[in-house]
Amino acid sequence: MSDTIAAIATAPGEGGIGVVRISGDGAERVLKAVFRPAGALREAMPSHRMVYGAAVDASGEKIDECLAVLMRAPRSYTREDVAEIQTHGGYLCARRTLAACLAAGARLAEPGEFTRRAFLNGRIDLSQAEAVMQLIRSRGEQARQAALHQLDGGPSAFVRRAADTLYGIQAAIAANLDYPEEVPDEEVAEDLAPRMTALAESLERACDERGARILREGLRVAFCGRPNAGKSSLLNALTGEDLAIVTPVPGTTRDTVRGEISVDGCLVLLTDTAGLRETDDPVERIGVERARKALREADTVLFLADGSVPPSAEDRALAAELAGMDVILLLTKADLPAMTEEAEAGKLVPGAEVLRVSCLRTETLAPLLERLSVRAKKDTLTLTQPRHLDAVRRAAEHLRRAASAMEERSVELASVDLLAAQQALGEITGDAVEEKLLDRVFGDFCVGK
Ligand SMILES: Nc1nc2c(ncn2[C@@H]2O[C@H](COP(=O)(O)OP(=O)(O)OP(=O)(O)O)[C@@H](O)[C@H]2O)c(=O)[nH]1
Ligand SMILES: [Mg+2]
Repeated sequence: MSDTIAAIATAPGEGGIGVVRISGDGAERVLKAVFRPAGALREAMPSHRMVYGAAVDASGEKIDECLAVLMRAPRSYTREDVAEIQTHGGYLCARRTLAACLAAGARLAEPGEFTRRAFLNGRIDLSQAEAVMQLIRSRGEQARQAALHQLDGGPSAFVRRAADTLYGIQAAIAANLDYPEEVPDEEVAEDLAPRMTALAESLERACDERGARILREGLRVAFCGRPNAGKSSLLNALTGEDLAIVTPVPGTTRDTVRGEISVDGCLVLLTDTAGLRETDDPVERIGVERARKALREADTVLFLADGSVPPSAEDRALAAELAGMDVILLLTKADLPAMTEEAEAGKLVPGAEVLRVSCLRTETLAPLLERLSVRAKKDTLTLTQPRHLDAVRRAAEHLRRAASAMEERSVELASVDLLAAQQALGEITGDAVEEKLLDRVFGDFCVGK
């Protein structure tokens, strides 16, 4: 692993600066070949200090004016010698500087290779390494906070505590196997089976998959209602953009139209749909199919009924389709004289909250945003990554199996499941992982990180 890697760490395109990053035993040598300090340095390249100068190619031709910093091991991101060269941004300066680094003997880094080295060199565990990418990808303030919590080792600490509890149980079993005459089997089983079940329960409680997905990717909200109910107007009003066409003609929206808003730091994905009705128009029919698909995939459905006209049989038929979904009923066009009592409208979707909204009076949208925020906010989630959720769930299953084996006095079988549970937990922090898993985790990274 001692070879020296290099990559551009910044996104391509016009921007203030571009950063070329180098890591490995040869980082200082590569830096010296590519970087000419402007003034005479009194010492060799200093560590952790920014130096002004120029990037040059193999023939000595100047590529760009730049700043460079050398961070000697182990005080660096990878715990190896790391150098970073800051060129101007844009398309060429960083690329030509990278080419010069490669000509000087560095190898192009693979996606995530810097962070992989940080993990392999013991600076961070696997869960923390993944958090780096999560942080880079986070689009909602809440997702950023969760990623930072993971980078600080929150989930790792939770998993390590669980692993410790498990070691305690395994130790008690080992003692029983080694000295069967000391403690009778019954006592061991009575003591240990409940401890296994309790640990399984605590792991299961941490597995809120839906909540984790909403936090990572945003709350999926689909609009539903008859043509002309005011769906597209609401999408435009909530996003503050002119995303969907609005006309008094029923059946205006054909395709699904998406918008994104941030509510209290939570990402909310809005999908406006074609008004649902029976139609012979083949285009509109496809739109109606797409609308139904959006409804099936939604976490929350906003059911819009025109509040300026009495609810109709069509509204009732539509409402019946929403059984079992999380629905907020919106009586639209609240600026017009109301023709529907809230209590009456509430009967459309029993149990749903009813709000009056008007796109012409944005203050009427505040209660709706508040309801969405309640649904999107996830304060108490420990685990947010699919890979972690999967491993914890497997650990819990093995613990449950071990508990029933224990109740049947089958200590050896229980041990096998306990070991499997321990391994599943180890996958999260990277204490017990195979090369293949690492390839999968780091293959998902961007180059230069
Ligand atoms: N007064 C008033 N009119 C509204 C309001 N919201 C929508 N409208 C009007 O209602 C009509 C239909 O609005 P749209 O937003 O296109 O309705 P839609 O539900 O998207 O309709 P389809 O795309 O046909 O399914 C338009 O003439 C809008 O100007 C509102 O809050 N107040
Ligand atoms: Mg529309």
